[in-house]
Amino acid sequence: MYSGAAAAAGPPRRDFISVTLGPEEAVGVGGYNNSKAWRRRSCWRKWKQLSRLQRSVILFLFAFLAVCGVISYTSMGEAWKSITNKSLDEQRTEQEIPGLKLAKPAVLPAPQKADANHGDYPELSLQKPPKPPHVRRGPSNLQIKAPRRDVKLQTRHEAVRAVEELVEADKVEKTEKSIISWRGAVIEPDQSTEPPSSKIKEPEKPSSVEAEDQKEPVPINERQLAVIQAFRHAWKGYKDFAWGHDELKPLSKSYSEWFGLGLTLIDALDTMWILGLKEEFEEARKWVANDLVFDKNVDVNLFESTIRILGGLLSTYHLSGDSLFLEKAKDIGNRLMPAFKTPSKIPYSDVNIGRGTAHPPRWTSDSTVAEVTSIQLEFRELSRLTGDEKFQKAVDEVMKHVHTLSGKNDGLVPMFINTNSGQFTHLGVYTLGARADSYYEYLLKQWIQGGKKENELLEDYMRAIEGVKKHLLQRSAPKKLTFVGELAHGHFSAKMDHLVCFLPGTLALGAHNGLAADHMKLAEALIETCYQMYAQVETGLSPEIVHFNLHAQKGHKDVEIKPADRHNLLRPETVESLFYMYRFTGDKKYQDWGWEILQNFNRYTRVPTGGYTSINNVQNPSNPEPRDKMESFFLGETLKYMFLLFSDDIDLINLDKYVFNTEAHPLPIWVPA
Ligand code: DMJ
Repeated sequence: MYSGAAAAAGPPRRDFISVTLGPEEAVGVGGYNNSKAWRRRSCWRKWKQLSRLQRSVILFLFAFLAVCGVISYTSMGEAWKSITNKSLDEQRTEQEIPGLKLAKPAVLPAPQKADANHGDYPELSLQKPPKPPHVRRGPSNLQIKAPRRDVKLQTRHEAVRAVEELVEADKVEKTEKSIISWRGAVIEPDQSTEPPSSKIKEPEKPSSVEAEDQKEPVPINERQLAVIQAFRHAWKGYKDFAWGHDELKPLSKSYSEWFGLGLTLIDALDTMWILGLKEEFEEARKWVANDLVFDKNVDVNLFESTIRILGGLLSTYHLSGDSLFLEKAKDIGNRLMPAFKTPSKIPYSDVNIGRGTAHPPRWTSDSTVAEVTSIQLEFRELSRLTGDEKFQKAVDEVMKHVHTLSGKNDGLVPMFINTNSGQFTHLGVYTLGARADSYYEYLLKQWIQGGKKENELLEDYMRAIEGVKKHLLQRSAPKKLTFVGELAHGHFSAKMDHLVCFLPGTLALGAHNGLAADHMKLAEALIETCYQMYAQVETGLSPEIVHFNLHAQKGHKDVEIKPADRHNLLRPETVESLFYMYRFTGDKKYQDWGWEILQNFNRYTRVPTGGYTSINNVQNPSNPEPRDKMESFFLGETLKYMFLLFSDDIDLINLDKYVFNTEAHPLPIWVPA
């Protein structure tokens, strides 16, 4: 402190701390002297003049200030470091993307994504549910762990419930609001059109099981919601008028019986599980537990009851982990075994599941080739689950036998096989449609199911596809659509069943599993054709069979339809293939095509009082002539594949872990990729 007054008053009192700098000391005699030596000397003199107490106090003060300085330096350092790092990051970004300067972090909350809520559609993203408990699937000797997806499917139920609440609220609002669509057009709620598909999130492949575990459940989108609504509507009809019976007759509000085993209900079980319809599932489960009885004097078709009932029960067991379904599967599996007691071991077509007897159809001792070679996935799985080899042995023997048979044409098989001789009959006719179709499908799928080790199956599959290319592929006019025709005694026919539309999906599945890349090219061409079988028809729905024009004719499209073939049975094959194509390519046009098909089912086959119906005339939009029957595969397959097609979640029935049987029931791959 500078104090001229204190200096004038004589030496300071000792008990004060005072540093007095007189003017003569600040300015040297003879002028300004600021040399270092002079300053050092002068300071030292002053220091010496201080009392001991003053010196101690000054020293203490210096020490105190030094400590404070160190402390504040440390805390400032941290803040400084982060500031320095941030600016380094910013600098780096600028170097990596020249010219791009990142905006400063927003202070306001980030705006909602455009697709978080499509106009007047409900908000569909859901809160992350609590982690569900691990669901054990069946007994411990099953070897295959419950797939991670199953755990997630549990949460889907909660997701659907939340979506439903939103939809309910949305419905009320929509009714009050004179029904304005998100596009601004006035529409009926049922005919609501699609959201822009480009906004739907791309799937993200989990890199590991752990990653999958941590993955957020993928929210259900509008198109999936439309499938849920369609399923509910179909289920309402079944429940109101056909509960516990095989098929709904939605117009006459009654039912038809085929085997008397609640076919629609069983076929639909795993669809309900996948769609997250918990209440419906529980209700159906109760029926299975209390009312499904196989001890009945009834003839059932071996193939149909295997793919729909045995397949449906097995897949539901895998998805739900509920042993009730495995018990029922064992029961029906055992009851079907008498079919294999034939001289050739090629099974009969029909079995009486109450009496334990089997027989061929009344008019022949032949069985259909597709039927005896498309029961393998289910029986093999039953053996694996029960540890009882007899099921697998019986069906493997059929495949081994067919592998060695003569009468094939470059891998293409005839349609019939005799249960006495074990030989093909009606030689010379080759198709990928009815009676042969799923033979080809199951060659590939058994090979996948068994971990890609059974080479004979693969050989037969590869040879058959070469046979298809050589004998059955043609191009139509005018659009040059690649299609699969038929060969009868050397004559090519440009006829293609809708059933053949399973083929693009199967080819794509093979390519996904490492088979020839040109299979994928063929799949792409064929799925386009299958789509055109819908798009070129007045109702936008495919007939059962089409004939392709081979030569361009004025006013003619590629697709011709004969009066006897104009019906549509709500079949799944095209939607099934669209699902595979979308899964493997990510090309959204496949989803868009499926969406068109769903809308046309809603337009022409939906019965207002509940259910959907097959129709007789796909060429007459003003009267498609309802047939009054809802096939069980509409719920078992068509709507399931629709739901999966519209999903962007590759883990919703992951195709590296599951293989679908020919009725769309997913069964585990024994050695998943
Ligand atoms: C279903 O039962 C199965 O998909 C079978 O393989 C063929 N027929 C129907 C569906 O069209």
